[in-house]
Amino acid sequence: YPLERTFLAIKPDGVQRKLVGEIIRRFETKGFTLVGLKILNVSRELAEQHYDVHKERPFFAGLVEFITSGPVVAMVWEGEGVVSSARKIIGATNPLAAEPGTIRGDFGINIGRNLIHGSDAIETAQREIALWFKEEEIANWEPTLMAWTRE
Ligand code: YYY
Ligand code: MG
Repeated sequence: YPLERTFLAIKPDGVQRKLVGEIIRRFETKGFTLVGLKILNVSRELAEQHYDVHKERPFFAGLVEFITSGPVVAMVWEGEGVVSSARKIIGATNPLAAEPGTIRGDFGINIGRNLIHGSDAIETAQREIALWFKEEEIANWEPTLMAWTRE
């Protein structure tokens, strides 16, 4: 797999429930590299842009309400195949259907409180990273121990 980047965001329920460290740990120990990280209160404008594909859906208003209800931890992670791998680590959209061992499967019950967002494709990731992060907020670096996770 080529090196890719994905956008992940710990939603207000994950932050309020003190799951930030636990969630970050899962991607870090997997071997992915954290290149962007910040906590912020999300504006309505940013929330609506982020979830633009869902704007006609019945849950859109509630989703925007939820995502703007408290601080969010926004992150950019890098690694081989990180976009699809992160989606697997996160688990199915509905936490009740998500496999145990996934973040949503381990910590959630309700689809409207599913803890974390992850980009669904490489192109989506590029759009979302550009939406949430400025160029200078991304740290370009390669872990010195990379040889132990990459051939
Ligand atoms: O990418 P993912 O977060 O797994 O799901 P999406 O289908 O993109 O929906 C985005 C977001 O919307 C989801 O994480 C919860 C919420 N949502 C909802 O509240 N009710 C639904 N029936 C579908 C999605
Ligand atoms: Mg999605």
